[in-house]
Formats: sequence, C-alpha cells, structure tokens
Amino acid sequence: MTSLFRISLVALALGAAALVVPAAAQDSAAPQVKMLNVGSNGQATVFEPEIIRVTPGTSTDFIAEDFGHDAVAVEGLIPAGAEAFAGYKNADLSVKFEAQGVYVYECTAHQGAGMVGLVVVGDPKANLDSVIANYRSNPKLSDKAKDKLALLLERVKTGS
Ligand SMILES: [Cu+2]
Repeated sequence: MTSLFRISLVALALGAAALVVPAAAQDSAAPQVKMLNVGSNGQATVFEPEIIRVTPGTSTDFIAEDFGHDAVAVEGLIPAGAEAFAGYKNADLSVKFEAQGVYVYECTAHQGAGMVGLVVVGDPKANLDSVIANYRSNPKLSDKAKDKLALLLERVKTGS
C-alpha cells in the first residue's frame, strides 16, 4: 500500500468518525491550543494552532502537552479592558475570553525563539490596528517573536 493511499484511508476514516460525533459533544469541547516542543510542521517550540479563533464568552484550553511551556498574555497587545491571563509552566490553563479582539500571548521560556500565538475573539478589528502598530516597539518581545507576529498578524488581517 502506498503511503499516499494509506493517508487517504485515514482521512476517510476520520471523516466518517466526524460525521457520527453528536453535535452536543462537539459543542461542549472547548477549543484547544497545544503547547509543544515540536509542532506537526516540524517547527520547534510552538503553540498549535498558532492562531485560534473563538466567539466571545468561549473558554479556551491551553494544554501542556510537552514540558517547559506556559501561556502568558503580552501586556499592551490585548484588547483594551481585557483581562490579562498568565498560566503556570507545565500546567494546563483554561481562559474564558470575553472582550473582542486580538490577544497576543507568549511562552515565557521560548518567546526568544519565537514561541508566540494569537487568540482572536470575535471581530479582530476591535484592536488589530493597535496591535499591528505597537508590537514592534514592545520592549519585552524578542526579534524572533516579532517576526513570528508579523506573519500571524498578516494572516489575521487578510483573513487567511
Ligand atoms: Cu515554551
């Protein structure tokens, strides 16, 4: 069996499984971001997905799949009036997002290597321009984190 064929079979099986999951079970599952040493794309120390989009009032789980990571909101790069969140290293974290807009967050240990992510709650336009205008001058973020944010914010801006 070729690997391509095998992948197709797995995709078929997953597709079939998704069809039989009751809607209620899907609704009760909080959106998840995994904290990983290596992402599925081979990238080291990443949040996966790097951008997660949720509706206001949704709890999102940050899962400490691998050791050594945390998820901490970056001051000045979250919606005005939003509550900053900060998880502990090696611990799962659940955050209920209310204020609309873009939340930039980092892994304290690895933001120097570019381990940052975005949560987009509802309409990103609430603060997207402000985040784009301010992230480069943030004194806390490394150049690698800023370069990663440039890519992620462009994706949010273009809706991709
Ligand atoms: Cu990390």
